[in-house]
Amino acid sequence: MQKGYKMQEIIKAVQDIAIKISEVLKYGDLGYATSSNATGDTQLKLDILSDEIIENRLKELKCVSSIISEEKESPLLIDKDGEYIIAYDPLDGSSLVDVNFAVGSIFGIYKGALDAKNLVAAIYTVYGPRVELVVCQDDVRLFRLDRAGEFKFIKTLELKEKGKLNATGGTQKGWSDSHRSMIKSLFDDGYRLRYSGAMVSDLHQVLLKGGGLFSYPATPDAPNGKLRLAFEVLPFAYIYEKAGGATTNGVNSSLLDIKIEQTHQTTPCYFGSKFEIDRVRNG
Ligand code: P6P
Repeated sequence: MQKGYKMQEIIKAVQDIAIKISEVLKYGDLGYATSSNATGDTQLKLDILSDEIIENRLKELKCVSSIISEEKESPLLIDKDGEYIIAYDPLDGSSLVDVNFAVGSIFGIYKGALDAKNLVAAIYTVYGPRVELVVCQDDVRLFRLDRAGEFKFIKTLELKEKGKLNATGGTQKGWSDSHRSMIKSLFDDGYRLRYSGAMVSDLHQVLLKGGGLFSYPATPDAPNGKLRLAFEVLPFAYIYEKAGGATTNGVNSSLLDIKIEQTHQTTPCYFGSKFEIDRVRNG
């Protein structure tokens, strides 16, 4: 009972965060800050403001031991008696805010040490024409913000055995021959290209449309991939596998097998329906 109550506190905090960030996106300053984050991305003022909104709200939770953010160099201690580490990307896809594309926030909730086997929930928000929230503990639930400022449950999300969408990340001239031919084989089978450059929105689309493949491989300009393990890749791997899909880094049978060695570690990543992940693994 206590555990459920604490998770409900975290979910409520993310709901409050989503409402606040969706507001600053509408009317905030789109300019760049003078700083960059731990992975060298130039920070938008909105990246920093979103991170502050999240930090301030999570600081209110006694159940959180520490927070890890894409926008913070190192973990921030919240409460030494807390049980949960929350690792998050405060504003994923923020480089698309200036063109008014959908962006979002991604949260991995770890009980105990920062390790995929300790993931007990994953949550993400999407700031688009509507504000949406996906909460995954055992199943994957979609919620939508209504006129009254409440998140209403819409439906449970599941991936089909095989989909139709192909979200192809990474600099194409840097793709390996095997990756290029795997991607081409899906297009030759009639898959549709769906890629915006915001991971959270692209993975939301594949999930809501029932399936397909999202890939961000290793390339010469990103030899360990670009997407961050602790607060982007593992939360979505947890969600996709709970939704009946599969994931891999091209070698492991699941992204959830990867050990977190550093806070801002990246990995090549593939998320999708089982048929497409089988295609990645077996060509
Ligand atoms: P590229 C956004 O900056 C991000 O971290 C992810 O949201 C997105 O999937 C990826 O980078 C896009 O990278 O190299 O395709 O522009």
